[in-house]
Amino acid sequence: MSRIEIIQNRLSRTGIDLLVLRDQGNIIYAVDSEQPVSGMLLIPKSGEAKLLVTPLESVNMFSLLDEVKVVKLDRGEGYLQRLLKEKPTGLKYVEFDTLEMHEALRLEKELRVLLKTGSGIIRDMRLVKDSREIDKVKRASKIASQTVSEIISRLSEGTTEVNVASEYDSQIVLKGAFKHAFETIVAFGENASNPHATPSARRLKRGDIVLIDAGADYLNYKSDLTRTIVFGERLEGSNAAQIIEAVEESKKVAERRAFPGVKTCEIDKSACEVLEEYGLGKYFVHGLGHGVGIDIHEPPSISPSSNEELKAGNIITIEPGVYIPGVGGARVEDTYLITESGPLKLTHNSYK
Ligand SMILES: [Mn+2]
Repeated sequence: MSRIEIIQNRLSRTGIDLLVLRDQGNIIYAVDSEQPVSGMLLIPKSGEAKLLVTPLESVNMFSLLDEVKVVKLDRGEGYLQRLLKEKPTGLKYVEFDTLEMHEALRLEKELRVLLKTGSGIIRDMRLVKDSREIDKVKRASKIASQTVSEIISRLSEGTTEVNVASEYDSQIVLKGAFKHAFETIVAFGENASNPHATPSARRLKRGDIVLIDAGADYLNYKSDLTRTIVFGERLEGSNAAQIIEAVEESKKVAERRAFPGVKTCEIDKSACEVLEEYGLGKYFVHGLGHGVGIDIHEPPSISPSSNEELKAGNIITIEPGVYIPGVGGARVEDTYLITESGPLKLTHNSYK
């Protein structure tokens, strides 16, 4: 059964006459595409699904999709305008994945239907990955981790953050990725204290912390990993060595808890407790992890406020970090498939 057919079965069961997708990740998932696809996808509970695309995008898409009718907008025509023409008849209840309030108010009047936005149907399906999706994340993970390992082994004194980041970005494309999964982060020394550092012209010195947070996009599926090392010798007992050790230990403890049925907030808490024992709890300023798939950040969230339970088939990151303003920071991150027998690390590292 195709994805569209699976979705249509769900629509029939839940009494939804039409599902409208605007989020690019949801569209890619529904049409099961290995190419980038965007536009507005109309999935009726039965009959033909239609992808509305702008004239600009249509060139690439006609050939890609067998199961979906591609409808080209007229120049200057809006998606919602065209939706009114292309909708099936007899609609009573329509769900959107995302819709602006002002659009919702207007559409409800024009369509004379009951309308809901924030539909969770596709979100729920995307939470549990099938074997083809897992294979793509594995490949994206392999490309990213191999490249990061190679780059770390070739680091040389005097190189810049921006040099290292651009080397990573070009290497992954040569290994078969479309591109990076997000802006590659390379931070040396004190710059590692910014969790979202942008690569700069800062030069590498001996004894610097080197933090690399990088991912790859392979056929629309992403990977995410972070490595923190000390360039040159890692002095036992130095500040940098201590915070890296604390972060690595908190990650290990969290990994041991990452089983199906465990609440994700509990996993976050287990990592926090380790950092607190080291007196570093106050420097852990973000959630422990996130789902990865078509989007680099997708459900489930692994954070103190998350009430979700892990399920077999989830793909998540575990990424504790410590950021000491003006001094430095450390984050260690891997991407995992959650299986019945626990987490399977997809981003292997072949170095220490
Ligand atoms: Mn991440």
